[in-house]
Amino acid sequence: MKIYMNGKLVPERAAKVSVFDHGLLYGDGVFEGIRSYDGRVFMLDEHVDRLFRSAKAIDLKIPLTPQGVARAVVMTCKANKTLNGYIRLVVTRGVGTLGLNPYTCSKPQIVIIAGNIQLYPRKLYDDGLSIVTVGTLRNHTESINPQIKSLNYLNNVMAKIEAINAGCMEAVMLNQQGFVAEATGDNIFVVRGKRLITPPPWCGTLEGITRNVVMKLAVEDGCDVSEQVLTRYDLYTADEVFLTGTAAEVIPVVNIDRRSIGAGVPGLVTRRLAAAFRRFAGSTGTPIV
Ligand code: PXG
Repeated sequence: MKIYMNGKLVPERAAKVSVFDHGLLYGDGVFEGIRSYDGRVFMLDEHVDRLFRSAKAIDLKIPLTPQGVARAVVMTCKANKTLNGYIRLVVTRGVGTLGLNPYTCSKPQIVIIAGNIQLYPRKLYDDGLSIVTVGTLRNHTESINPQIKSLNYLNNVMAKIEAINAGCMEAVMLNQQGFVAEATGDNIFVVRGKRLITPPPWCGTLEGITRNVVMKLAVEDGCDVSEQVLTRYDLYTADEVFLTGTAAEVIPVVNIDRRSIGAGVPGLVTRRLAAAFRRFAGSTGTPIV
């Protein structure tokens, strides 16, 4: 595999970062996870935009233009023939001294890995996922704002540990007001009749790119879509619940905290949206040429 590092494609074994990189020492950096489908990079401009917003929010200057980053992603996919794959785009603060001060870091490091993705088993898309709400709360918006896809994912890692220890593959995280925020790597939606509801970003929700695509597809399909505050009550009493994310796409949830959701099987609205999403993902994107 060839890895993009600061303008060059290097062999995997040569793709190394320093132990003095503040990305390692402090989780000081930002990232994106992107998919390619059928030789096209899905929602590339949206991911690059969000990367630049994340970087801006932590006062990290990416030493490329957004167009330059997009070109680098396509070039890395091309070099690795990543036609149906997963692209990890990482920008770290770079090498600095021991000590928090980011101004000791002279040069941000840009890394792009074009590889494969670990997907949920197919069976879970047919049968639905069981998830749990966990005690680890989503970061406060004035702490590390969940809009920032930073290299510090400990909040989500700890929630994931709780879910796995409870026998589930995914966790629902609440915010400090007890409102539903999101899953550890996915957004959450509730369906009531033809109404689709997802929490607004101020609840501690990353504005997921899959989330936004699904909201648009749902409107086109005649659903009423809104951002609203949700509580566990709304999850337990929903007709359907599903998660969205770059890795998961659209995955039905049939059980939360060992309670059956709706009829306990993937619902019609979720299945229609999952199919619409797959059609859309297969029909758009930046060509890898
Ligand atoms: N919430 C959080 C906290 C995320 O990290 C999403 C929602 C969904 O956003 P997108 O834009 O993907 O629809 C994410 C995305 C991984 C991985 O390797 C994680 C994400 C995406 C891709 C891969 O764990 N998180």
